[in-house]
Amino acid sequence: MVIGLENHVHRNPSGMSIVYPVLLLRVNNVLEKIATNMDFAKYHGLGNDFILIDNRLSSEPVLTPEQAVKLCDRHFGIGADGVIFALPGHARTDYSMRIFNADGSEPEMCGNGIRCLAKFLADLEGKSNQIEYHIDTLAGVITPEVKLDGQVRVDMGEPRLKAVEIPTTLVPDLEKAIDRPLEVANQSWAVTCVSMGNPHCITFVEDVAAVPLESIGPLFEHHWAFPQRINTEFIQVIKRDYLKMRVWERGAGATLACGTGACAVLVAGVLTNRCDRVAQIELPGGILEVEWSATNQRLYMTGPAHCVFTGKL
Ligand code: ZDP
Repeated sequence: MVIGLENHVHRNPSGMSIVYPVLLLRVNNVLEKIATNMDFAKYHGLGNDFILIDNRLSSEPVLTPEQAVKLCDRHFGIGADGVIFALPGHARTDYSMRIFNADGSEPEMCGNGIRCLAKFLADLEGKSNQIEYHIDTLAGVITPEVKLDGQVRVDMGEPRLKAVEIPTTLVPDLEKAIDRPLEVANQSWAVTCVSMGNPHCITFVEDVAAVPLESIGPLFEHHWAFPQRINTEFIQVIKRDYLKMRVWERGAGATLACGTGACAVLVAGVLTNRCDRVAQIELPGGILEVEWSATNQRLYMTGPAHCVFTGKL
């Protein structure tokens, strides 16, 4: 049943305002918004790719999770690992970020995604100087800074380590899961669990290329020990300051990079004395620089973000 029509105004990257109608439908008692003629931009950070939507005029995403799933499809849609919405900020923030994974689930945070969002906002605002944004996310306020060389450095905040914060049932609620055995595919893996707002399970292996990611990734993701599911990182330590990583993401599968994952990996490497507090992390899509500050315990991640193309839905 059609219950109304709203006009939404969007500004495209060249600053032009576009008014597009949004039909409000109620189907099976669920409110659906179908937008037409809406601008989108496609960005990627090391091949971890996102559809960016200028949602600055409304505090709720203008697309539903179901629509996001369709847009993320690589054959029937635009193709992406997730859809990111740039929403208005609150008292102490410039903007807010919401994200839907390719399967329609909503993660708390997204490291590569927030770099893309910062670039998208700078492009929308026509800024070419160095610029810092304070962004509200479901994991708290995150601060990306677009540098003059185009790289984006993000203050990703402090890691959370208590089992209840991950969440995991692998150890009692207030304990940390560090190098703990986890049974997956009839094999025992030593895993360390770290939350960067979203949950990660890290395991160090001899040869990261030999990991059968497509078959064991889903078994980690849906393991009973992780009630909110989990992102899983397989890591090979090349040197104390250079790690090789492959990732199976919750709700998105094997992706080319994962920013929150790279931060969680550095924390796991330091806690188990496998690496230094500053390291380069090589992902299938390229290299991220990550630092876990010994002074304030916050993580700083630096990497690229690029616009691939813009279009209309
Ligand atoms: O936690 C999750 O469900 C992830 N799939 C969110 C996306 C994380 C991401 N790859 C990152 O870079 O942190 C975007």
